[in-house]
Amino acid sequence: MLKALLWDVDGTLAETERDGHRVAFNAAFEAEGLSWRWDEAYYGDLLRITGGRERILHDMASRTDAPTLAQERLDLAARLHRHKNARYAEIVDGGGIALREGVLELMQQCRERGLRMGIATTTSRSNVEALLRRHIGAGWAAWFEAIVCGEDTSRKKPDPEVYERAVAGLGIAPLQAVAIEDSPGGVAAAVAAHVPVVVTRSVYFADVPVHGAIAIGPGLHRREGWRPQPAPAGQASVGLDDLVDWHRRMELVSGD
Ligand code: XBP
Ligand code: MG
Repeated sequence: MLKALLWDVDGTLAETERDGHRVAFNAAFEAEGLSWRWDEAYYGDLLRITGGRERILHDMASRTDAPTLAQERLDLAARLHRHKNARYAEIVDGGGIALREGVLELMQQCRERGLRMGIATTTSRSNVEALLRRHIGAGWAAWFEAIVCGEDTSRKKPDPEVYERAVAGLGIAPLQAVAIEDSPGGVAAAVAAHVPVVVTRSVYFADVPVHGAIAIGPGLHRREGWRPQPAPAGQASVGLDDLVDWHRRMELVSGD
């Protein structure tokens, strides 16, 4: 029986990457006097690296004007990342990032029907805080019984640690949960933790192959384009009944 829903954050709750994190990274580079800029396409490639600090360090490895000493690189990456997160919070606070359609509705359904929720993300806690405070309000944290963020794990997605910690925090078995994810790394993390996963495709991961999900679709806002197809219902969006059904069926689907 389904006992909890585990939400990924970036790409799943909201399209945070292109107009949120990316813009904020560029602002941080500028503030530091660096000419580095990440355009939309290059940032899409960089998303293979999970974790913002790790992403900066990866990018530095191919730059001739990055510090030579390892410690200097680490210090610069930490400084840039702090600045990026502060700028990201400003963008979110200013209303620059909307939740994806259907997300708040599904969360509200979970609350009305007593389905527990958790968060399993590789992003920093401050980013989750900024996003959900803006869209749910000051009491957002009470909606989630387990909140596992980038700082809480020693290895980021696609490592299963974040999902292992989330199900442990909820005191349930992995198969009693459903994860909602958008990226191949996130799907791999959930699958490796034995958590059934539903994929809502996001802008940057619209066509990349994902394997071993129990459902794949374009987003919670529509019932068309999903595999397996949701049962006919009197609503336009995907809701908790659909998740319960996919979880009961436990069919494995892959998508290219
Ligand atoms: C997505 C990530 C994060 C964000 C940036 O995580 O990989 O690194 O891009 O956030 P998820 P930070 O989809 O699991 O939420 O800079 O805080 O890492
Ligand atoms: Mg994601």
